[in-house]
Amino acid sequence: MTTARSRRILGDRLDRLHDTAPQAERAFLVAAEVKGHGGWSTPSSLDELAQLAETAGAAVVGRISQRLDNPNSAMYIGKGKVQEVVDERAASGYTLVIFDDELTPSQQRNLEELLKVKVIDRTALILDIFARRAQTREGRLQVELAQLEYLLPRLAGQWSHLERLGGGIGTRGPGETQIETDRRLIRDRISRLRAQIEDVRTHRALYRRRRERQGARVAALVGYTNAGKSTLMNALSGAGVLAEDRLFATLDPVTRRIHLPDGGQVLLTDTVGFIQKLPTALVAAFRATLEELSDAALLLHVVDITDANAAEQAEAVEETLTALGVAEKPRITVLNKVDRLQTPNGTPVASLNEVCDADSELEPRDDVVLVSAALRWGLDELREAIASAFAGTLNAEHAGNDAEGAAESAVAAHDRLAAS
Ligand SMILES: Nc1nc2c(ncn2[C@@H]2O[C@H](COP(=O)(O)OP(=O)(O)OP(=O)(O)O)[C@@H](O)[C@H]2O)c(=O)[nH]1
Ligand SMILES: [Mg+2]
Repeated sequence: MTTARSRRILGDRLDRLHDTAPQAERAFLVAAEVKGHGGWSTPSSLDELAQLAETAGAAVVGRISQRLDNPNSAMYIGKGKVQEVVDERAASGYTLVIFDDELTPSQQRNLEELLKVKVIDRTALILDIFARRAQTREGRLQVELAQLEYLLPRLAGQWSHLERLGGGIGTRGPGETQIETDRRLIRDRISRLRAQIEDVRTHRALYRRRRERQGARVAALVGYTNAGKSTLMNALSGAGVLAEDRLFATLDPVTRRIHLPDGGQVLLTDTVGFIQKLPTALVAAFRATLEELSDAALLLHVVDITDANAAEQAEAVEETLTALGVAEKPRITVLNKVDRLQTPNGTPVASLNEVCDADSELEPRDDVVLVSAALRWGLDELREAIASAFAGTLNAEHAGNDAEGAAESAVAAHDRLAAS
């Protein structure tokens, strides 16, 4: 096959993946409330899915959910529920149905056949947003790798009409041949991407080793998407990193120097945010980016304390850190956006002191700091905390600021303050 043709076919495949939600798409959201999946409530998970859909440029025109013991292996949700979604079409005029969990290739295929519109899942949506956001060569390589890995097992569905033409036992239909050709193309591309990403990794590793030799101290911001990591990065370093009220505003890591009260300096890295149900393929593909975390001596976990799901978000971050093998690193939990809290009389707090006055249970701790990155409250305290972390007072035993520690302090403070 000519390269031109293979490029066209691959391009076409990727376009299909990219174009999950162009401007005009009207998206209908579907979730299953599977028993025993504690933490996140279905409505708030759907709210987040809606935010993701809007970030990708779709208009959300309706939603539905179903309580299930187990997802249906053929259609994810039950047959009756699928019919309800079909019936919704007339009223809402949806052009796209988005499921809040990753669908198996066959579920996706079956659902498309029944619903007669494009069906995608949370993973495809997140990949789509990442593809739009990727700016650097490294970011683009990593997104493309994740997309192709997601696409590979799903190729059959896109060609099922051709496959059927083949028919008969032992006949190799044209569709089947086509799929195999496409698969081979994609596999080739995947290996090339892997090799290119490997180069980037080597390069990054060299750079990090040089930093190390120069004795640089490195900290990294981690946290749920939209928690305010980039805003905090800007506040601490004066860097002009893009900070926006949208999911996954940051994709590519940025490192800046910050000054500490003890006269020392620390390199601070701002990187991609996390989200619940973060696709594993994406985490794997973003290894080069995420390795910045394994190199940091200290993690600053930024939590939007005003979010109703602050605790669930902190847990999702914790799970991702565990998956990345960096959960044991010394940690400071940064409870952000405190300016949005209210005093007991219902007026917005006017200073960090008012927040502390309103919550007598807030014990001063080295490893939990309240800030408003937007209004620059608590930055001196945070700098102090970073300095003492590097001075060694925040050591392994403080790394016991574990999942529960961070999530609990977040939710407890959120409950006491935001509700007051
Ligand atoms: N009120 C208030 N808003 C804040 C604060 N910090 C950040 N924000 C807002 O929260 C939104 C997200 O901020 P970002 O800094 O982009 O968040 P992020 O964690 O970098 O998000 P991603 O890069 O998307 O993962 C922006 O609209 C910020 O202006 C804060 O302390 N108070
Ligand atoms: Mg950011």
